Amino acid sequence: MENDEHFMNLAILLARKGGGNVNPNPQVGAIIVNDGRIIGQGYHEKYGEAHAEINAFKSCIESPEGSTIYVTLEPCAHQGKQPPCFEAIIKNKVKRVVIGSLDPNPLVAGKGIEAMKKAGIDVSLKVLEKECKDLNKIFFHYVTQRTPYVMMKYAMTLDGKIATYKGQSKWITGEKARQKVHEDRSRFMAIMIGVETLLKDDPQLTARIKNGINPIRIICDTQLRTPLTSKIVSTAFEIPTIIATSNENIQKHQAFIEAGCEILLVSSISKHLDLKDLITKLGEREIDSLILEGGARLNASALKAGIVQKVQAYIAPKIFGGKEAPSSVEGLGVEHPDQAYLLDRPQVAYLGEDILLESELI
Ligand code: AOF
Ligand code: ZN
Repeated sequence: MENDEHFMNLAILLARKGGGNVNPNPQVGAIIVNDGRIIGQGYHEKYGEAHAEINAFKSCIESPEGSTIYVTLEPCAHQGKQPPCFEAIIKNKVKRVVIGSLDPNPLVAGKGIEAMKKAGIDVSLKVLEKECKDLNKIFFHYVTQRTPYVMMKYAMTLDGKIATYKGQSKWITGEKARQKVHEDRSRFMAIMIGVETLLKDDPQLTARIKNGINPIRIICDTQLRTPLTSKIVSTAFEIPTIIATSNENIQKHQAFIEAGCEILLVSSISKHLDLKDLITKLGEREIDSLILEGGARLNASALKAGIVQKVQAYIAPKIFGGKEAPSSVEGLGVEHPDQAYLLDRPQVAYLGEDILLESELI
């Protein structure tokens, strides 16, 4: 129906409000409509708390009997931290349910839809499906793969450099781009760098914006070379910090543990961390999303290991030049253009002077 897309769009806008607060669960929005008027609306606000549908029912300004509910994600059918939403929909005598995207969660997939149809409810599927799926790329990846959705992020000059030949990288992009970086750090559950980057930049990897939520910090450190005096280790009691290592030296572990870090033992392949093993272990810890912030060697290894879902490149209108100046992906690289890692059609945005290009690996 022609209004379906309109109301689904509003439900998507509502769903987005949960961004950063609901991981590893999905962002979901719901709108209840009677005779073309919105009588209730809600979204999933916080992980483990009420689902979107329930919040929408709670907000109703009149009885939802005979109404249509628009939900961006298939209503759940299982008893989890919350009771199944399809039951609430039946109990509230809703006449029609319009669903944006299906839920691949094996606990849910299709079950609620069947039950609602049996109860005589008219169910419409896949309204603005692409938009609803885009909303929950992270959730869909995590719930099917059980490993985090990895976004490789870097800022580079027009000639593809991420630092000068002296290793200086502050700053490549302007204020607006850096603001967006901090917003993303708030939305993603974790952020990861290699120990080389830590030694070079001594970063904090925090979300320095109003109401920012700091991501869990992960250092890939095969040999445990991270200094205990680094900014990250010094703040590990306040912000969760994981040192992923293949070094089994218990005494070394102890020093990091006493500083507030967690040690995650990961197997190694030819003297480097096995990144597949690492992300499997991070998935087991319910980390659904991760920003990979370099450096260039770790980026190369991550691409090679096939653990990257998306590339986010900030491009600044300046040129560093220099044969020795690093670019975003090092390693050996591919031998032939046919072997390139391919990405889909990028989304492009302007952030002040800079360009943000985002694209998923195919
Ligand atoms: C949400 N919010 O609005 C919807 C969800 O443990 P529970 O009970 O919170 O259930 C989580 C699952 O419920 C989640 O993985 C997804 O499959 C389904 N739908 N979850 O957190 C919502 N509609
Ligand atoms: Zn639910």
